[in-house]
Amino acid sequence: MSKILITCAVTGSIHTPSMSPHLPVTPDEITEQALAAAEAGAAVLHLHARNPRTGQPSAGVDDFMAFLPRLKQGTDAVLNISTGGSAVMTLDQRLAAPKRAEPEMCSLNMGTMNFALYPAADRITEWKHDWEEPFLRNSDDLVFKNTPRDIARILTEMGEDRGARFEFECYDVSHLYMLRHFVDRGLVKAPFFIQFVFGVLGGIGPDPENLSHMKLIADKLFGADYAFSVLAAGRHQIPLVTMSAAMGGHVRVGLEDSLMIARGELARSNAQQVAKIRRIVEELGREVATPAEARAMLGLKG
Ligand code: KMH
Ligand code: ZN
Repeated sequence: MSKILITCAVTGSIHTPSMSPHLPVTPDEITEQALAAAEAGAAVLHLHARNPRTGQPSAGVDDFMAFLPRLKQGTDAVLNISTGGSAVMTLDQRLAAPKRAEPEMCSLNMGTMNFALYPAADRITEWKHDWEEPFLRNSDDLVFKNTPRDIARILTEMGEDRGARFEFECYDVSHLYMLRHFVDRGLVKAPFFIQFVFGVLGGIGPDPENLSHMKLIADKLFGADYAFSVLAAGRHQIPLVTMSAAMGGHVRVGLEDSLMIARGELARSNAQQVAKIRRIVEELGREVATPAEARAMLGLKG
């Protein structure tokens, strides 16, 4: 089996500061946790920015630029900037920082979908910031818009124009067919890297059978032209990414996807989750890829 690539998604735009004191939100916290995650074995860092005062997801170029140069200096891990941003941002907002930073890799979400976050809100008794509760409760009506026109625009503006390659976020089987459509249009070139996403309310559920099915259909649509990775939300994170590792796939962990390290126990850092999955995959006999190996595997511009 090929070496395994560990991606760490450091902060995201779903969890809020009231859910965990360990969620990094300031540039210092994001930098420190991302560097430690890379040190622990993450070859790819998937990055969002936050407003440093409120912890609110931010599309601000300055909020990204407050940590990106420090990461570039401090690690050779691949910096992967989200183009998904947050479902409440417009596509122009989502693209502002990636267009400025010109990363070698960015995410690309392969379909429009519901993106409900509200179940988490019911568990919080004390809110740290005013924006958090309405943000979570309004997600009852939240549409994460990624139309074919949006996808084509990201492929053109980040891929063709700036040489980025992609983490194709597929939250359902239908998204694999959307990706195939763009391969057929000549806008996506092999080798490509598909992130199977499980457990977002609005996407495919976190059942092991669904991972087998996603892989079955991806094999049929893409043959040897692709590699897959798995992320799963919340408590499904470790079981499903472990299954991916056993199947020859790659893994993504990080506080964007789950705040926990074990049942009822908050992760103290992103690095703690990276170290845990590293132990598991090494026990399974997989060797962890370095950033240089990740670049070769993903065909990055470097
Ligand atoms: N938050 C994840 C479910 C993105 O940043 O483009 C997927 C994600 C999207 O990481
Ligand atoms: Zn993300």
